[in-house]
Amino acid sequence: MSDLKLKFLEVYSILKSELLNDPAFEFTDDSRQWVERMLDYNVPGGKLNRGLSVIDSYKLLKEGKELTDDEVFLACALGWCIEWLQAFFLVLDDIMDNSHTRRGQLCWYRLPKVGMIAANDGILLRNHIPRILKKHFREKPYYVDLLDLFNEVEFQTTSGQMIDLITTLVGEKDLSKYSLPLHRRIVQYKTAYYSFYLPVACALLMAGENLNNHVDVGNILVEMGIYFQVQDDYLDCFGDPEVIGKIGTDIEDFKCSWLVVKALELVNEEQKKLLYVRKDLSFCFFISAIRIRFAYPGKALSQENYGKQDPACVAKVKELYETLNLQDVFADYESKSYEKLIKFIEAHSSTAVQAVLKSFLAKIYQRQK
Ligand code: GPP
Ligand code: MG
Ligand code: MG
Ligand code: MG
Repeated sequence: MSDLKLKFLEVYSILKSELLNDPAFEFTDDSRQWVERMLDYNVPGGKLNRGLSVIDSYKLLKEGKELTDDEVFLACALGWCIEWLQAFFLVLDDIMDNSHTRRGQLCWYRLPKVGMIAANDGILLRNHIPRILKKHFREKPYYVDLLDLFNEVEFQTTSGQMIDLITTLVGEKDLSKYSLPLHRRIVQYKTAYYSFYLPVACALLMAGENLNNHVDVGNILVEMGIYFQVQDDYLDCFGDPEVIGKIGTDIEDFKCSWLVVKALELVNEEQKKLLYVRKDLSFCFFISAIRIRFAYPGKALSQENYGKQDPACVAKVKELYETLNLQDVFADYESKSYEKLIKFIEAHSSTAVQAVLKSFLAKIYQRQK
């Protein structure tokens, strides 16, 4: 493990112990044990890319100057605030998406003793962030900007999550309404701001910069975040659950995933029927399905496979994705996105900023998890 990661994990233990001794709450042994177990289960077990990026970015912005111990601690604490935010989102997202596993273990809400207590744990994780910020940043000139930044990004993410969820209602009626611009809007808000913009924005604030002077950097980070979520959509179906640590649910959940949007662009009429039948046509379809049922007893009543829990339906959708060569379509998207992003980055005037952005991109290009 790198020294930086070791240091980062050390700061986790400090922050956790401060939260477990928060004087604003009279902890009993039971409540302290619950919070400790909940934090250990949900906060530090991921790739930690978002959190570590704050320190990497801050270092690059300091252009090689040695950081003081205090600066390292503060950059780590901000990194952990993002990891806490991520834990809050994931605990709740897994409930909303009816997911099974996360980071190679059962989703928190799936543990028999947890269940819907997880909903409150999610809120508690979210409430830990302002407590960490208050303890360590209250005296800093950028404290108000930090609070505002976390609030803004949380609002953007929650709004993105809302579109992700309500879009499935549209899709269930008419899947052909799923499009690339709609997908882009969802993933920009639900993923890009908190995963890419936020770590760099934190580092910039710590370095005494004003975020309004870095609109161009923000735009590149949002583009990178969109690319990152397309990878997530791809891995949901084609990734190895052992490697990504989670079992995909996008097909079952009727999600407006990049894969189904691409499939809809490529299908012929016959193949489209494998995915869905428009609801205003479904009565006619229902009648003809009944006819088929009488003529061929044992045949499935409906051909629709998208958005169904039945593993046989999911397998049909995956089979169609393979027939349409979506793996190759994705590989092409991935290399084109990379080239486009590198071009944007190299057009930036500051080499320090270029270095920050390139190190981000290198971490995610062709990722398998
Ligand atoms: C990723 O979606 C987006 C989030 C985790 C943000 C959730 C926001 C909330 C306000 C709860 P995803 O469902 O594709 O992620 P994963 O594949 O990791 O489940
Ligand atoms: Mg999910
Ligand atoms: Mg989700
Ligand atoms: Mg996903």
